[in-house]
Amino acid sequence: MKRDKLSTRQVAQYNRDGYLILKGFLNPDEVEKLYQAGVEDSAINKHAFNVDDSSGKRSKLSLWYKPGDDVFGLLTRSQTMVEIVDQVLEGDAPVCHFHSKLMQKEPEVGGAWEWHQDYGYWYKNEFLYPGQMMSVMVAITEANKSNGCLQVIKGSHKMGRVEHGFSGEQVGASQRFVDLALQNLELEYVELEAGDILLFHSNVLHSSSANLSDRPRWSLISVYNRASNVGYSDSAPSPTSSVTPINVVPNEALLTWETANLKVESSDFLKKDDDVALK
Ligand SMILES: O=C(O)CCC(=O)C(=O)O
Repeated sequence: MKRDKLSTRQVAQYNRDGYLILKGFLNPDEVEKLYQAGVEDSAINKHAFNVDDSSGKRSKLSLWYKPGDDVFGLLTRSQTMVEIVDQVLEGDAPVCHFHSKLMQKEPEVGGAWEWHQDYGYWYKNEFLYPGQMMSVMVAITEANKSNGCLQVIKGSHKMGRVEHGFSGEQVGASQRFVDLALQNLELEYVELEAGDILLFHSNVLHSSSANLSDRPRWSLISVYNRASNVGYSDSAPSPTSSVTPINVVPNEALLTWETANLKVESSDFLKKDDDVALK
């Protein structure tokens, strides 16, 4: 599967806005394979837990650390994906995988996510360099305003980390800073088709509304880190994948390798009762 790396212009756009959408990154066969794995993978389903929002609606998520030989791991480790991440992360140490999660916001019950920066969670793991951490959201189903797509505040990564406190089962950014950001910067609803991806900086303020529609919103969110950015209080089992260089695989592995049918390894899933921040 031929995929392009980012142009100089796209890298500049990411640096300016703190995020970048790539349309049609995955083809329909790849999306279908991810969706089926989400439905059938017993390890994912066994380790899934709910995160409630303040109104009692809930998102179902499964989170694991080590990217394996299953379909999700092969996507996370695929060549162009890792090259793109390498283009936008600060620093030059090898690219590593902190964790991935399958986020399932089911029709009518899928919950909202408070305004936050991901680094609002991860600085608690004592990672020192937010510019060396980012997420890639892969749309497995369509995401739009009616099913609670992600909302981002353009350029908010340049504000640096803002204060976060607990908001129910989630961590939320200081409302005062969110209000000020919204007064000064542009809000974008990240509407995606299945197969599109969104790259976003760990300090971009983002949120999402509940899924009140009759359509699911599923996404895979993989978090990348540089080997130079040690999480001194990393919640992952040892040896921590967040500083272990990714074993890169060809783009076509996801569709052609036998191992893509393996279940996600069950040994390093996050359990909700682990004494760590949720992500
Ligand atoms: O997918 C969503 O609705 C929110 C996810 C999110 O905010 C996150 O993973 O940081």
